Amino acid sequence: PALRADVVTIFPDYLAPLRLSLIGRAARTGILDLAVHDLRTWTHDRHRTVDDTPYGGGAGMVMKPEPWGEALDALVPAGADPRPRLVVPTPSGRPFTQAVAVELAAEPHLVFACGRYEGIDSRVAADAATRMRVDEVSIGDYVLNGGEVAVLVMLEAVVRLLPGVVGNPASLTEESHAAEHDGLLEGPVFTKPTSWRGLDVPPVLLSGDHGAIARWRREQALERTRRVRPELAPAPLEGRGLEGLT
Ligand code: 6GU
Repeated sequence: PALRADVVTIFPDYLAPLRLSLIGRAARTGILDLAVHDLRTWTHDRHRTVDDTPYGGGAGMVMKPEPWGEALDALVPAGADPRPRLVVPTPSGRPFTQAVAVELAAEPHLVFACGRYEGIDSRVAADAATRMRVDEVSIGDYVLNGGEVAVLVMLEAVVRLLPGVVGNPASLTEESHAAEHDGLLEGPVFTKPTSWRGLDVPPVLLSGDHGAIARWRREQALERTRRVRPELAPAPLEGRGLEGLT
């Protein structure tokens, strides 16, 4: 397979959508080797306990280190080279972006550790760092109940980049955030009919003039990016009367 992915969670059913659609097909065709594991496999008490109260006090519970340590020992072969990447979804992580997705898609082995409650005892990441590259990642500035949905998001973004997963590879370079489009957002798209409910497809798209179409699309992408994500738009040219050339 192009990618081996292990997901450890106390809610394996949350990851069921990975069997559907494009990711599901990638797993069935052998491009992706995906395994979802129940963290409680690595508990030994009658109640299969995975959490405990936080040292120092505070609300909520913290995930105990022992089951996580045993899980990672079982899933990561000793002396693996390159060292597998341990992705830990957390709202306090570095931002997950298309560039991070591209980075992760180049790895042979990813392990995702889904925390719940107030997070995982911090010694788990410290211990794992001796044999894995630990990457704490956030999918956005909001709080989820656990890392499972974040893993669905990250795996969807990563797996579609693997060779052979998306039918037409041009789809990958023509979309929002693609490096080929300077990270701009994609502009509006249209299909048949040319007129619908009194709304017409912009005539330039019917013109057959590929240069004019490319310029129009770039202008639309720039306008949309400036309007909804100004921080992603290129800085306007300044001085020497060059303002407004783009
Ligand atoms: Cl990656 N995990 C959790 N639990 N909450 C989040 C998140 C991740 N990203 C934003 N909120």
